[in-house]
Amino acid sequence: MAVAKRVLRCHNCGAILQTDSKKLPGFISRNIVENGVPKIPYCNSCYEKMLELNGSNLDHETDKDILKILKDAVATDALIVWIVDLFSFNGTLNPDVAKKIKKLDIVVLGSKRDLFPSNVTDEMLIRYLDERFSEVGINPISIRLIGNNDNEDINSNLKKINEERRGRDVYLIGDLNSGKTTFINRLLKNYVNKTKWQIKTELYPGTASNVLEIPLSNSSFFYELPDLSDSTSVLSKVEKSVQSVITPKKEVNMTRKFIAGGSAILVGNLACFYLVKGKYTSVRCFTSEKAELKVTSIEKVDDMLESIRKRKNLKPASDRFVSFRDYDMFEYDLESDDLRHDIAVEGLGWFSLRGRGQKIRILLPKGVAVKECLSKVR
Ligand SMILES: Nc1nc2c(ncn2[C@@H]2O[C@H](COP(=O)(O)OP(=O)(O)O)[C@@H](O)[C@H]2O)c(=O)[nH]1
Ligand SMILES: [Mg+2]
Repeated sequence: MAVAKRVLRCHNCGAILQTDSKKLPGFISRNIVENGVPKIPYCNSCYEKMLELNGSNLDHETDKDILKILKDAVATDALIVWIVDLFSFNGTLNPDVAKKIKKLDIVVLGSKRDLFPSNVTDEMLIRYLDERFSEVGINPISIRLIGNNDNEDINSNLKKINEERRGRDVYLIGDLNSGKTTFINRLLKNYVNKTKWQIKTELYPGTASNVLEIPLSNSSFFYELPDLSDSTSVLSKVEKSVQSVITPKKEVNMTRKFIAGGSAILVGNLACFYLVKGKYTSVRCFTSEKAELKVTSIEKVDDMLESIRKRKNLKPASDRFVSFRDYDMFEYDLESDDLRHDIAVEGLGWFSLRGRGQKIRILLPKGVAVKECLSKVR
């Protein structure tokens, strides 16, 4: 009697996978097949198309008005306060803005400090911010952390900014939801206007953007600029209901998963961390408290993504990602340095693991920024 053998098909085109002829449909290189099972469930031709589709550059939209306003900041040698949401920030900074202002004095404020557990020290977070800013050529004159719950903070921050500005104007910049309005509202609680000017929101000359103007003296002002675009954040790609699932309201959640090569960790249908190659690895996943994670084998990922979209059986589940064309995939070969690395997805969270030469892939909504660097929490 003949022995039955399972026939495998390409998960994209459906062709029967075969290793014999490059000319025939479904060809897959022999080195991708291990014990009769392909490590990638696509034929070479589909896989190459996917790589091509996913090779497009990130679209960092920069509001022209913001660059125009910052031109004045440069001309007047103003102080820049750049506020960064410590959770959503994945280490990528808007390159146009960074280029424009890098010669100015820049104060970095890391907001939402209260979302991190107390065993995460200020030093860790400050070092992380410092490293990311220096990558785009910015050497901040100071980096401070702010959170929701300490009133002390704001007064000392105000005092410091007042010293740092040395009589100059101050321009506050940051992404949507980074905490600009919250910061200003707290600042205004202790504000006394001793100048001849009023606080006002006005169209900035030569632009179509409103700028909040708070007089600091008769000849200097604090300007709040419009939100920097968040077009590279997961938040900009998903429905409102999904945004509320991925935005932490409480302490950032750390889930530890111990996985072998060939396994993958899904965060709803918004991200998937594939351990393509490598020994058993402990992966720390940092997400909002409402996000749910699931470990599966790499071959099952596509089916799971579809099932999560249809059945909403793992949160966050978005209706917007229907096929692999709606996702990007990136690959990293980690060093064997035994140091802790993060692979961070803007707006969603990050995966943290020790570098032991693993091959990692990460799947995420198309156009979302991802970055690998030494860990935020070391
Ligand atoms: N936990 C926490 N939430 C904050 C903090 N600062 C702002 N938020 C929240 O983050 C969201 C966006 O803040 P907002 O000030 O409107 O950001 P903006 O878009 O930069 O003006 C709001 O829901 C705020 O309540 C903070 O320090 N800690
Ligand atoms: Mg605001």
